[in-house]
Amino acid sequence: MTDTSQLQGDILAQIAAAASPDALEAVRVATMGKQGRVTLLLKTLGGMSPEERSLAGPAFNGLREAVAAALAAKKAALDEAALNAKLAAERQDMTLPVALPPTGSVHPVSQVMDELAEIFADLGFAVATGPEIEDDWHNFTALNIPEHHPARAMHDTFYIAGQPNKVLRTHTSPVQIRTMMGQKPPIRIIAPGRVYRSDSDATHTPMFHQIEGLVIDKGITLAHLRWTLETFIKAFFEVDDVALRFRPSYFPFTEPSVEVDVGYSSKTGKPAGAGQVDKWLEVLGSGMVHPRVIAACGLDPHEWQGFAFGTGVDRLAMLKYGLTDLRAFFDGDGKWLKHHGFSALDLPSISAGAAL
Ligand code: 2NM
Repeated sequence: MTDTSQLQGDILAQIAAAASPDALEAVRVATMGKQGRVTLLLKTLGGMSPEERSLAGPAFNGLREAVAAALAAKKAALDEAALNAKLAAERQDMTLPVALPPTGSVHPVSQVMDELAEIFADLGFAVATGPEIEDDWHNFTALNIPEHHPARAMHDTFYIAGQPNKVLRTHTSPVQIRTMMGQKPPIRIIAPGRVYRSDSDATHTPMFHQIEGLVIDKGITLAHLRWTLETFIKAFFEVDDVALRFRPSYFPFTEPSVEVDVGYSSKTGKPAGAGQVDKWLEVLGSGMVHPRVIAACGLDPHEWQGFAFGTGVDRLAMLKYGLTDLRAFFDGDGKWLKHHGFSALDLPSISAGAAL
C-alpha cells in the first residue's frame, strides 16, 4: 500500500516536471508503456492469491487511473501552452500600413507595342512572331535580296560566328515570309519585335524594335494600304485628321515602294490635317509586296496580291511621348519613366476614344 502511494507520488512528480510534449511522452512510456512500471505492476496481480489481489487490485487500479488522469491533464496543459506560444509568435500588427504599390513601370517601347497590337487587332490583324536568329534565306533571299545584292551590305548585318547561313534578323520581314509559307491567304498580320543592325550613334542602337504589317488577299491595292495607314496613324496619335504624303521609294521586297510622311503641327506637337501642317516627318516604309516575294513563298502572284509596311517602334514612342534621348530607353531609370508619365499600373490602350 505504502509502496503504491509512494510510486504514485513519484510518477505524478515526474509528470508535473515534464516541460515538453517529448518529456511527457517519455514519462508515459516509462509508466504506462508495455514495459512501464505501472503496466508491470498490474501484471503481478495474476500471480497473487485472491486475498492479496482483493487488496492490491483496487490500489493498483487506483494508481493506473491517477497516472492516466495526470498524463491527460498535463498533455492538455502543454498543448495549450504550445498553442499560446504559436499565437503570440504569429501575431500580426494590424496597424501597419498596406503594402506599397509597385514602383516600376511599363517601358515606353512595351507600351507602344501593346498600343499597336490593340489598334491592329481592331482592324482584324493577328500578331505573328518568329526567331531573332534567322537564316539567310528568310532574312534576305525570299525578300528578293539575292546574294551579293547591295541591300545585304546596306543592312549592316550581324553574322553568327561559325554559322555562315545564320544572321541576327535585320528586320521582322522574315516573320511575314514564314507566315505566307505556313498559312493560306487571306492574311492580315503584324510582326512586332527586336531587330539588329551593326549601327550605333546618337540616333541608332544595334538593337531596336520594328513593327511590320502584311495583308495578302485578292485585289489588294495601294488604296487599301493608304486607308490602313491613315486609320492606324489617327488611332495611334489620337487625332481626328491626318495628312499623309506618299513619296516613291525603293525596297527590294515591294513594287511600287512608298515612304510615308506624316504631316505634323509644331503648335500641337502632333500629326494634323492638311491646314495645320508645317512640317513632314518620315514615319513608315511600305509598298505592294513584290510578286517575286509572293512566288518565293509558294503563292501564285497572279491570284494573290498584298501590301506591307514597316516602322520603328522606338521612334514611334519618341514621337508620341515627346522623348528626345534614345539612350534613356536603355537606362532603366525609374525617375525618367515617372517624369514622362509611365506608370506601373497603366493598362496600355488606344485611350482617349481615338476614333477608328
Ligand atoms: C518595310 C517597308 C516596306 C515589308 C515587306 C514584307 C514582305 F515580307 F511582305 F515582303 N514585309 N515587310 C516591308 C515593306 C517592310 O519596312 C520599312
